[in-house]
Amino acid sequence: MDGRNIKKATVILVMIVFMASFISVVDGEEEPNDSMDDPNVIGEGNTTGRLDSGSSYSSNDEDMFRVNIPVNSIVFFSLKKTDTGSGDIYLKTFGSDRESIYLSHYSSPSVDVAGEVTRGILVNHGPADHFFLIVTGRGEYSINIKYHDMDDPEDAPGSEESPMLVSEGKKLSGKVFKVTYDHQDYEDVDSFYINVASDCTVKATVKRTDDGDGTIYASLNDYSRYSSVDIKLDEKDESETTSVRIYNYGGNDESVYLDIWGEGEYEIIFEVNRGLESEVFLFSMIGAVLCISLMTTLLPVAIVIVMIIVIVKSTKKGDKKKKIGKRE
Ligand SMILES: [Ca+2]
Ligand SMILES: [Ca+2]
Ligand SMILES: [Ca+2]
Repeated sequence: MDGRNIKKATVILVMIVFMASFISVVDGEEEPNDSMDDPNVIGEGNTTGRLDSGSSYSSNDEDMFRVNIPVNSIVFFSLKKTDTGSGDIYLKTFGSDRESIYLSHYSSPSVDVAGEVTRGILVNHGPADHFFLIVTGRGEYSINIKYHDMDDPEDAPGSEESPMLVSEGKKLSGKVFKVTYDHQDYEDVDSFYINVASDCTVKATVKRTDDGDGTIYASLNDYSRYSSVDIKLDEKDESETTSVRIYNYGGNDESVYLDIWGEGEYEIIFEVNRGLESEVFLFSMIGAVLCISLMTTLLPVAIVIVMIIVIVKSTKKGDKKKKIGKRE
């Protein structure tokens, strides 16, 4: 390598180092970012920021971050206070429609001690989207974003969304799973429901179709949910059935919910038995018991009555014969 090449290499190296330092600056927020029209767009990874000091209690600075949401994904997000000052830092979430959204926060929506973290999970069953993280208060912070693919975009929505309406006799398949990141668990729950408008028995059968190590749980309920575990499946091809009796006095639609959680793949089917076999059986049994008890009570009485009649009749016959004998 001659002197000119060494010079060239040195210049390139200096440029790389300079660019690298510039990139690390870009990892932090970039003012102005005070409105949803002018946010910092961030994706997976860490972003650092600072709320420029205003009064001793608060800051006029607001930092808005637009977070991209991939198609069918789970987004774990967190905000950590990184300075040792006394300022509180608040985190708010807004949807792509710029309306406030509540995403179950792991801890409080504000942090006031160095190292304290507030966390949340956003679940997206649809196409790619975005949401806003809005940071206010006073102090320095870092935001962390982590994406996870939704394992089963095709099956039922989770407990936070509306359950899926299914029709009687139709076989459906799905999968439930768990994801853990940074002290937060996302537990997939698949919720199905069926509507019935008359007295009936709703029967749900769940069959496990994968040979993984997890366990699949399910519960069937007409009004409350997660009240009990009706079904527990550990092995492939294992299947269990549970049923719930519906007394539909009003004749309006009653919903019966099937919730499935745990880990594994499954198939489900709903069956509805509208016959009143159980009632018919019950009433027949009551009738039979009444007949038997009546018969056992009345039979001796009937025998006594018959005996009395026979005795009375034979006594009368004897009297007649006596009278005839006297005349002769
Ligand atoms: Ca700022
Ligand atoms: Ca700002
Ligand atoms: Ca699922």
